[in-house]
Amino acid sequence: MAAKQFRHFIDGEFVGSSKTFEKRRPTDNSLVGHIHEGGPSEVNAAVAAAQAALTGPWGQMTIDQRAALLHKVADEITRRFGEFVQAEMDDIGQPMTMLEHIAIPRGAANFKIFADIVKNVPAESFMTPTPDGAGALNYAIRVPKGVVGVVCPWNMPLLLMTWKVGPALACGNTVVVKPSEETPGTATLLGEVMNAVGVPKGVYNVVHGFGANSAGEFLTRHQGVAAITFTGETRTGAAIMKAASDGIRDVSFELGGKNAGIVFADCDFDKAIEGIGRSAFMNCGQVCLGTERVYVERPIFDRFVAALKTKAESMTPGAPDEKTTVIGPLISDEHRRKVLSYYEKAKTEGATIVTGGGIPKMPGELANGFWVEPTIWTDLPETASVIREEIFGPCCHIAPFDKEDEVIRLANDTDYGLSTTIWTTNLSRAHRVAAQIEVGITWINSWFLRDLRTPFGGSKRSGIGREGGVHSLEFYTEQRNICIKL
Ligand code: NAD
Ligand code: 6OD
Repeated sequence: MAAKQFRHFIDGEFVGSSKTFEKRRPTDNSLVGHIHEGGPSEVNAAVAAAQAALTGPWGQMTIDQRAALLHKVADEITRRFGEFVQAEMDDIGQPMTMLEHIAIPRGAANFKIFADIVKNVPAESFMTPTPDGAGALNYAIRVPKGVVGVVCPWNMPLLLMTWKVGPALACGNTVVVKPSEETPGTATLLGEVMNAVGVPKGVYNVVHGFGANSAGEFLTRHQGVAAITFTGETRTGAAIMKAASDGIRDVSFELGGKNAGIVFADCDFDKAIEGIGRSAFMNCGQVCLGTERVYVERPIFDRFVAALKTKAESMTPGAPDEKTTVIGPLISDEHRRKVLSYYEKAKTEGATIVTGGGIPKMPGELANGFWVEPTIWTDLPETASVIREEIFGPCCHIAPFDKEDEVIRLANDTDYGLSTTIWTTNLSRAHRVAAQIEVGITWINSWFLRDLRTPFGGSKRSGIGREGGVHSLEFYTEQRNICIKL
């Protein structure tokens, strides 16, 4: 297959840079293409185009016209479904079945849902008494913030990017997207989609490149960017927050996690194994909501460990375009080195390795890819590195617990606060425990079951703010109050 060129998308045109770097497939390290690296001039051009678009045809559209256009964007993604699936298979090696059922449909849905929400949100108004008895009418209007900088991770590129671009555009903003340097494909394809359906030039812009001292940093430091929405590592969030403080610009952050799974002895055992199997190993563990700490009530502990071992060993990594593959490779050699360093640490810190711990044997060209074995540990103290730090690999530690209070304390004993999954058939307990876990989202007897109208985000070091439904409007619009003396 010919190597692709991943160019920036600025003011409705694909433009290149003199500097490029390679994108390689995680499955076999073969070349996908060359990514153009944006510097200050590309970022300046993209921000200028986005600023100009705010007052052009985009800024003149009614909410209904904008919403109709975003529906067309979604329909065009769906029409070019196969190309989006292929682009993400190339970029992240995620199994085709997952892309077809989750990532790409969600990429389209993220445009439709926010287009519909924006049309249906009322503004507030108050009648205010005044000393002369005539009163005053106060009412609020929502206006777009302006140019929104969207900085994205690699683990679910289209889903996570459109989760921000969808509401930002629905609210009338324009965007400059900085995709991850690992995953240029679908953000670039989306530029073609925008042109095809007639989104005015400058509304959606993409600048490729790295983070620090590259496109990411130049974008977040740019004073023409009114607000920054970011998904990625907690320490990157800290760097972006510093950049945003210059000019007092708003941020919305979805950051790392070290999520607990809690399994009570009264759970539906098979469903709990299925659920924790997904939450620990799906997308090769590269899901921010994934479970890397599992706490199981002692009476079922041994049976649970044995059954999850069987489950993990059934999830053999394989080529993403095989219908039966459920787990792909890690994103890069660098990330594999990080994950394997934790596999090593677990060993030296005294873990019992229940299964995995190494690199699987892969056939043919796949042997050049960045594969790791799904891995389960037991017997580590709560101070162990693999229990404290986010690994972002297909692995979990399982520990027993005896008391409800004890497991709540264990689950909360982390700097992060993104998600939890609880498995029990006792409804009272489910409500009681869920309310005490310090996270943005708790799933009971499920995991990653999403309703896009609900508030999504993290507590503690897992994020700032909530996106989803009307909550996205809080970030992507500014409210203005108008007071009329009657
Ligand atoms: P990352 O922080 O390394 O990179 C994310 C993006 O930030 C990339 O586009 C990168 O180029 C850019 N970047 C890096 N340094 C920058 C800087 N100084 N200034 C501006 N931009 C910069 O994260 P990643 O490795 O791509 O993604 C994995 C991480 O994302 C994990 O920690 C995971 O938990 C987290 N994540 C969180 C959520 C959530 O919803 N909370 C969702 C997905 C991923
Ligand atoms: O489902 C979503 O909206 C979302 N933001 C998922 C995040 C997944 C993290 O990897």
